[in-house]
Amino acid sequence: MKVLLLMLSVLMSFSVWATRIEVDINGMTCGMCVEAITKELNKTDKTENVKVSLEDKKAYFEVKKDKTLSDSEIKEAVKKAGYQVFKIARKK
Ligand SMILES: [Cu+2]
Repeated sequence: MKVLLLMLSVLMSFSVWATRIEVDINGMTCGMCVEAITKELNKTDKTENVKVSLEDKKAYFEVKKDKTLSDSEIKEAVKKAGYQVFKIARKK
């Protein structure tokens, strides 16, 4: 029982620690846009589970546990791909 509780608390702390970020992006029109943005966000080496949705015009990802990623770093990565950040939302 104790072990179960311990495992549960470890799992919960993981989900609490990972900051989920949603970024609204202007100018995406096709799969190439999705690929370019995904690539640049991965290149920061601070993100994980990067998913870019053409339908939503959004990028979804998490920040690695031991890293911080500022808004300007996100904007810079998206800009490098050739697009503009419209809005950044951070969710715990
Ligand atoms: Cu495109």
